[in-house]
Amino acid sequence: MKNLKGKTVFITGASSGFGKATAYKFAEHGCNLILCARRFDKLKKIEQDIKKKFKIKILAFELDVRKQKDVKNKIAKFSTEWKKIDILINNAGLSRGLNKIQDGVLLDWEEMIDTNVKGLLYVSKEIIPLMLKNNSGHIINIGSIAGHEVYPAGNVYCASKFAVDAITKGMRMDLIETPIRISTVDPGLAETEFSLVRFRGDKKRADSVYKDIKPLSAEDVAELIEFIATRDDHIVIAEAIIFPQIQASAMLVNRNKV
Ligand code: NDP
Ligand code: 8X3
Repeated sequence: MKNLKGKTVFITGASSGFGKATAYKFAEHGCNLILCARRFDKLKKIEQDIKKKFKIKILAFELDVRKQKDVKNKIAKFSTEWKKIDILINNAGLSRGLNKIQDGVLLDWEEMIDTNVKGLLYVSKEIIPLMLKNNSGHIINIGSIAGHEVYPAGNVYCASKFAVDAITKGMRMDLIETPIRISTVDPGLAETEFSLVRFRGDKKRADSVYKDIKPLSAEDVAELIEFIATRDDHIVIAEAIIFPQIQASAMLVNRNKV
């Protein structure tokens, strides 16, 4: 098992959900953290709380991964110390709406593609050269079961996660001659702010997604990310699908059992 103490982990979308839980998980290992998201107030609170609990360094900054120039400029300004990134968790992502394709909202499509696909690429484009320079690194992309199976009205969100799956596989092929490892974690139903964001703050609708079932928690997913990151250097967990027990596929969820 790999000892992660003193390693630097860059997590996108760390203000909530999987990103936040993963930040705490790596802090337990004594990793130093680079955390970004758009809601800097939330990020700042997380930074302060983690610093109270663990003796690690944190670089937290506001970033919208859709803004390519900001991604490039902000990462370019990292000090030499912070440019030695051992693990990148490409987690920032969202879903907007659950509409049939004929009722699709153009801005929702663009937001999902810009965040889940282009944002992931923009960040990776800046970090991969740093990892190549260091001759080491591990990129863990957060995909989804939606990147393996399309479901009704999932259309563009699913397409964005199929793209993450393709990019992950492409990264692994293109970097095969380097020591950089590429993994993807692909969760099913997990209770985070995901549905609240998908349904634009409609809490009743968001809560109904998890009603009468025991979904995954953000911590469950963070534990899987931790497992993948702590494998020895010669091991790559290439892809890991994680479901709650009541789920068998994107569409098959047993809602009769709590
Ligand atoms: P949350 O909504 O709880 O967290 C999403 C995180 O992404 C937030 O920190 C948010 O921060 C950040 N984010 C969104 N857009 C941007 C942006 N443009 N720039 C920077 N950060 C951004 O949801 P989850 O934790 O569930 O989602 C994390 C990832 O997991 C996503 O990629 C999602 O698609 C995926 N996923 C989720 C599943 C689920 O059921 N929950 C299942 C499978 C995959 P902020 O708003 O502050 O910018
Ligand atoms: C999130 C899981 O099934 O809502 O990626 O698309 S799902």
